[in-house]
Amino acid sequence: MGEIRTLSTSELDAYAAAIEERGYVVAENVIPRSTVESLTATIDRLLVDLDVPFGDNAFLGRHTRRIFNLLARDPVFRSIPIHPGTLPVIERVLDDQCLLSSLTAAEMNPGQEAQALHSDDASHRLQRPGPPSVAVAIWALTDFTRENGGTRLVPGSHRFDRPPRRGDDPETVSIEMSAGSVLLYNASLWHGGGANRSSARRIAIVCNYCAGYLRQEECQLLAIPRAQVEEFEPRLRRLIGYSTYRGLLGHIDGESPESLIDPTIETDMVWRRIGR
Ligand SMILES: O=C(O)CCC(=O)C(=O)O
Repeated sequence: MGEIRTLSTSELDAYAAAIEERGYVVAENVIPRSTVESLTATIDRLLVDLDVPFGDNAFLGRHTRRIFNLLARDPVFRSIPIHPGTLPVIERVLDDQCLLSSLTAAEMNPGQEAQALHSDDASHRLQRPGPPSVAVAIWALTDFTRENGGTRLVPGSHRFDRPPRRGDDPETVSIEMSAGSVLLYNASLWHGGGANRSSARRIAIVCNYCAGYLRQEECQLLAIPRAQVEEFEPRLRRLIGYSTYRGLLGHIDGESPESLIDPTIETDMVWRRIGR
């Protein structure tokens, strides 16, 4: 997967501060070119093998093809949710018991209209503004420009008291970043894909995380075969839900679901802590 770039403490502090202040940050050139190329080649193969259709509504995009449940599709995607250049930022925004909520590739083609502004945490219906409960990393596999549909967003809108409604027309900025960069944001932020008025595709992987006490967008525990999970490294399997939140939520018979994969594992269950 090419050279792994980790974050310095000062970068991490700066990224977390930017997300808290204005709702988003761009981490430039986090992903090596070789990784961008292998991810793109795999997405292209899957688009053909799975005969992926264009979206059948304006939100999904009638010129956009999405591949959901990427972890189950190919091992090449396993490094994305736990990437050391991005996961530490997400853990600062949520906490280190957050979950992967969904992992989706999006190929936005020329002619795609702008997506309606929305907040990715709107389905949870929590009081807003509130503590961050969903955070997203959009990996750019092609350059993002204003012309090709770079994500539009409303800086500071993660502090608004509601998600956008039809008819809202606030001023937006378009994210421009080079392939290999990652847009990280608090999912209360008002945002949407831009219109692709270029003659080339804009390709991204959308890596959506939620707090460990929320329901994931895609049911990872059923979507990914257990035999595959057994090959995952421990951080990845915990991130998809083979774990508990605070030693309680998600337990099975008083144990963490992680023990289904590794029966020898010692997990920090709440009852053990209380009994100490
Ligand atoms: O593709 C983008 O720039 C944003 C995508 C998005 O917000 C979504 O599909 O929910």
